[in-house]
Amino acid sequence: MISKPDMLHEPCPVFAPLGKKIQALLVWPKIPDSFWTFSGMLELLPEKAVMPPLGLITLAALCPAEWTLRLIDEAVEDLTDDDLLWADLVMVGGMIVQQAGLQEVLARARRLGRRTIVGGPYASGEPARMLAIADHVVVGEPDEVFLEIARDLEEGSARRLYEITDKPDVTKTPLPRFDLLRLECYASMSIQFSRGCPFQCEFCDIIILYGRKPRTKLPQQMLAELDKLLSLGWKKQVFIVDDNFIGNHARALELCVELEKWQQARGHPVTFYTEASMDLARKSALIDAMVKANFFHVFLGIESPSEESLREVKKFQNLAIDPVSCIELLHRSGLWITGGFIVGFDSDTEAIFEQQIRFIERTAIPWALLNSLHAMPGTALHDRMQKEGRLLESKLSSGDATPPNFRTVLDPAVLLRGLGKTVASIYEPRRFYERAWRSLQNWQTKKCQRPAQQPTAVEILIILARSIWHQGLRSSYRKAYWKFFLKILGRYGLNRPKIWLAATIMISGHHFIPYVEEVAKKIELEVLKIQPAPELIATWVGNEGRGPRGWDPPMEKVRSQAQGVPVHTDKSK
Ligand code: B12
Ligand code: SF4
Repeated sequence: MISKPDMLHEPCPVFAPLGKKIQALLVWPKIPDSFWTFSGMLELLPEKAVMPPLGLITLAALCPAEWTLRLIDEAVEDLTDDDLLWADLVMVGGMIVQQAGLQEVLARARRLGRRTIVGGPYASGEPARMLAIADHVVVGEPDEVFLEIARDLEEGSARRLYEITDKPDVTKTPLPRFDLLRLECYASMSIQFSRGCPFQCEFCDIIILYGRKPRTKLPQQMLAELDKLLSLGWKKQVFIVDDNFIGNHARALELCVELEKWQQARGHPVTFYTEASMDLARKSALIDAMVKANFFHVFLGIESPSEESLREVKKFQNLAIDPVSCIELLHRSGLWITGGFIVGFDSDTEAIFEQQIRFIERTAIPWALLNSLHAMPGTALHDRMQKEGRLLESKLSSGDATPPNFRTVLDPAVLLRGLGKTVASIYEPRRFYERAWRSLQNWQTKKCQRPAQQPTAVEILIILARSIWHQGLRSSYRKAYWKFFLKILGRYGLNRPKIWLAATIMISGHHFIPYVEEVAKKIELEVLKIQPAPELIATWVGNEGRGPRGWDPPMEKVRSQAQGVPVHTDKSK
């Protein structure tokens, strides 16, 4: 359902009809580099981006057949003025970290007199910001109503804001327009099985954007998507993008059984990976079915080894099972584990950084993605921070080094520096490769697991030559690299799944290791902004005692910091 009209929802007479044969340009703005973008690793590979913008190609499938569509993913190609001038309508989507890119694309389109419409997770979370810079804003999932919106655009009756309150039935969502992508530019392809998650983690906006009742596609829809990809020549990794693939575990199990048959009938053309909640470890039949369907790795929302912090943010599913044995069990059962970690919960003390490092080392998770907590718009955490008067003006978020958008209990400088030290420790080359080695030993591959079609011999040689040149000869961490290289060759040279994954982890060092230095620099810059220089103190007086960033440090604390006296926040206050 599209919500009831108010001022903004009224038809807006200033918009001319665009006619039946709209030329629409879909644009996915560049994502700033982060741990997630694997940008350094991509320098060694023939591909230009890790994954495609699935939201936009899903939207493309919802557009009327009479429209002519083109897609520009800025991770893969530049957006030119000619591209924008070609379009009657510029359709932009993106995440919160793409704010700068979204603004730039929309401003360029507006300067060139193009009509713009924006949607996707960021626009859904903060429509007011988008309304200032786009002609039309869509909040929510337009799967069942986009034809109505399209008709409004064609006929000149389009509203400024469409708020879609009902969660669509995804069994009716059409097959994404994979044909609009330059497939050769991506290292992995994306498909979606479910939207929504049954849990209630306080910081999570998935349950706000997509609801708490997981909605799943039918197995035959998924198989049709995979068949389409195969017909387009795709034989590499496939990411099932669900934030919690096992939100409805009975349906996930049904799907995996069908995926196994599909793989067997076609000679295992793809490998899968996905994201899931920790309770996966308690579902042995599902784990088994995933392994048989050729899942290789799973990203778990581990967040924190601190039980107090998990309880604070209502991540109860992680408390119901010992996380260390859970990861060991998944490794033993055939699923290689990556994980997300967060620091900056109210219950976190300065000990959290060491605890995170110990946990990540003990469980041997090479790809551990660590961030500080952020209060995403619309979440329960955001509401709480607002009620407690702790919310700060949100600033452009660049990713890993962005300070939290609320006043943290832990001193913000301590938090940021702790975050920096933690990532520096876990991606210290020797530790990183040693953890990678242990993870490969822990990961017990099964006979049914097969890597997707290998690159050709020539492609392998090119990747290897680049890796040896950049990592083995020119990098500062070449000793750790060669040690890992020789060990995996000696031990797993004949184990195809392991050698494939080991090679992937090996070249991922070219992303993580140098990227950590970037993060450290960014963090120091952020810390400088929050640690007041003595000469600035005078200008703060009269600002209700608040620091320029609004951290609201009491003046005596600010002064003592400026004099170099370490300050610790007392959580009881
Ligand atoms: C894949 C993915 C990524 C990929 C993106 C690569 C790519 N090219 O897509 C990578 C791994 C890079 C990534 C990174 C991050 N991600 Co991410 N990611 C996802 C994920 C898992 C899937 C996205 C997807 O394909 N969805 C499927 C499509 C079909 O859904 P959709 O995009 O919502 O599209 C629908 C509607 O929104 C709408 N729509 C979409 N676009 C448009 C455009 C128009 C014009 C219209 C009308 C409608 C419309 O139509 C679609 C059909 O209904 C989502 C979670 C999720 N379940 O969606 C998170 C998600 C998008 N990511 C998120 C976040 C927070 C991040 C990170 C910041 C994580 C972090 N902590 O560091 C990082 C960014 C790092 C950085 N650079 O700083 C948040 C975004 C929150 C927000 N409000 O913006 C999400 C929602 C997950 C979450 N809650 O944590 N991510
Ligand atoms: S388990 Fe993951 S997707 Fe589900 S509510 Fe928690 S953080 Fe969100």
